[in-house]
Amino acid sequence: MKICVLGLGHIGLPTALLFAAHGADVVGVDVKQSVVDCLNHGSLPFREPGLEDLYREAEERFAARARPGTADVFLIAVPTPLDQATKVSDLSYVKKAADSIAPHLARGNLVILESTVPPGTSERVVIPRLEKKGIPIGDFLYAHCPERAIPGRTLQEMMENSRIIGGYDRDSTDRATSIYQIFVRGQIYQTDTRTAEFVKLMENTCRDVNIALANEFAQLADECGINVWEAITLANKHPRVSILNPGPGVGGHCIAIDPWFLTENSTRCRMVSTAREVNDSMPNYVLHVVRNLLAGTRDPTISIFGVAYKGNIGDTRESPAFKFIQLAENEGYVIRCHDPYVGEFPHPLVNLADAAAGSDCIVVLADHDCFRTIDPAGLRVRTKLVIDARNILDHEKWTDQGFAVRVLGDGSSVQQLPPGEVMPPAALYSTDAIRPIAPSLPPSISLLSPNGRGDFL
Ligand code: SAJ
Repeated sequence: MKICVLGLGHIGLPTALLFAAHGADVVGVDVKQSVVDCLNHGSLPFREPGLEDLYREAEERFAARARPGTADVFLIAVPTPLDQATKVSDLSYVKKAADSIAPHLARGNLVILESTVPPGTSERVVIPRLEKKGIPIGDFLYAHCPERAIPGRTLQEMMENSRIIGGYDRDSTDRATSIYQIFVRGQIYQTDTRTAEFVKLMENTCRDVNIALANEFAQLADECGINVWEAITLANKHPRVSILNPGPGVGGHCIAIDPWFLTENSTRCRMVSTAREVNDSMPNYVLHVVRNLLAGTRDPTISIFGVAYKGNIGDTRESPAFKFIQLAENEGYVIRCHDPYVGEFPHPLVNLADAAAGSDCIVVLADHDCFRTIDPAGLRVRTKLVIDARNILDHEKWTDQGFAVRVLGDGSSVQQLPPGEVMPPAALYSTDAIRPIAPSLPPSISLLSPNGRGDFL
């Protein structure tokens, strides 16, 4: 069986290689010649745990090309970006992919769309383009099978997560199911095409709204003078409450974008767009905290630790760091960035020591595990101040070295400091928040982990 995968990005490439490693003959197609050349010369265009080994396993049955040819199954995994000006989906890549398949489509072929799209896109946009050569739907098969893998654990999740298969008709659904059963070990749920499109958007919107709630709680906690991290840990002890983690904003190619796909044709939505606004305003909030703490400092320099959109990955798509940096530079701050995971970034990336040298405020934006073990003693900052927007650092270690530590949502009041002065650690970050708050409980019941975080996710 020959499978042609269109789009060799973070979803298309791992999917293509999984099929090839499980015995299918796979042609991967990408419009970027550099991606095609890179793969045909034995290297990968991006990093993802386990992908290198999978590539070696799949190599014999995989080839990259710039254009599709004939195949039994066509799988579209191209980007569907958001037009930032209109907040409407840009379906141009999906349209081009469908147009490039049409001349090669034969009766009995199956076309799968994995790209995330607004509800109705398959029927209104993709299928009519595939029919252009004269073969009507019904003579070829079609299904929407949205991907659900999270960057950083893509391969594991692609194999183990459950899948939604939304076929145009019964035959399409069953055929697509048998194709995914080649490597998917998770449960497969069948539905129709439009429901599958809707379900995918609901999933990411649900996460976005819940993160927005956590972010709003963090700001309210700051106003109320309580530590949101402790409060969330305690609230999550309720059997039906599961609050997510506040942070400097939501990035990535999915959660920051997909909610708009759900609402782009609606006149009724308020909650979904409000959640987007809350999450998009988090870089502003972090900068607001910085601004207050650095008021009066001359030529202030900010060191950013972590520009990736989340922890332990090198992906910067839609990262809140972009907005934070632009806002900060517009206000005259000098910015120095460090991220051990990220290769390319529009702002120069330097090593940890250079990023911290002469800094007036370190701001942690990405929750990379390696930041937990940073030794603050070695950092040659000008002002010993750190804002941990992810609650990831070992705060005791930093306060022991004389740093004032401020955690996003820790409830410490945002006060104006006289020029050049640093607020004493106790006023900025109360270690009360991590005290054993119920010493009389049996030791097996741990209320807070050593740095005040619980297992929220
Ligand atoms: N974030 C928070 N607080 C949290 C959790 C996440 O601020 O408690 C932030 C992260 O730092 C990041 C953003 O949200 O900036 C999104 O990260 P994520 O880990 O929640 O999600 P993604 O975008 O990496 O992957 C999501 C996943 N969807 C869901 O969890 C519902 C994944 O399963 C999807 O396959 C993927 O979107 C996609 O492709 O749609």
